[in-house]
Amino acid sequence: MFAESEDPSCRNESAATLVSMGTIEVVLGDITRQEVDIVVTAANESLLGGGGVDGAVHRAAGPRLAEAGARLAPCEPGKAVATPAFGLAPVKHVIHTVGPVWEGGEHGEDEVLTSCYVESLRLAGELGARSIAFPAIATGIYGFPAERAARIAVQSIRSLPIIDMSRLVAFDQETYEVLTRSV
Ligand code: AR6
Repeated sequence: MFAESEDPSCRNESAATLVSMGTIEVVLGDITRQEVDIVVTAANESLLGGGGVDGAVHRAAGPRLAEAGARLAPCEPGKAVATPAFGLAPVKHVIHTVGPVWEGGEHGEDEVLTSCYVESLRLAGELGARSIAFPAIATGIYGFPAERAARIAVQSIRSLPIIDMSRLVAFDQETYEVLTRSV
């Protein structure tokens, strides 16, 4: 059992926003607590939900998220699809993107991860979003090294400045430090 201040699910934006750099923000917190137009989840091809951030997003959005996801599945690695955000309102949409499973770095993992960010940003632009929150896609269960992933996240967002504000949400201190070094 966590004390309230230690429970990651209790962290919120007001307590966690520590760095702001132009159109890219890095925060320590829970992506389901962000006041943004779009929340991105690190999904799997089924779009039915899973562990990690995807589990948290599905729990917060409710069962209709998986129903909506199932209608759009399967989603290949590097692609992105959008659904309503349901119980995550006032967030308008959830973008589901599937990262690469890390296999040592010589199997196109960088390109697939870049594509996750680029496709998500393009889709968010088409949806008229002004703000978007990303988790550290593929760096958990899929095993992509955090530093390399952070560089890709920042480069991808800088290369496509179509959303007013992109927020990179770190769920732990180490990821937060890696991300702040990369912006
Ligand atoms: N808010 C923000 N970030 C979070 C949260 C949260 N609530 N919870 C975890 N993270 P992962 P992946 C961080 O494993 O590597 C799922 O089962 C976490 O600490 O969620 O892309 C999917 O369905 C890490 O830094 O995603 C797929 O099967 C980051 O989110 C698979 O996992 C990504 O970790 C995808 O694996």
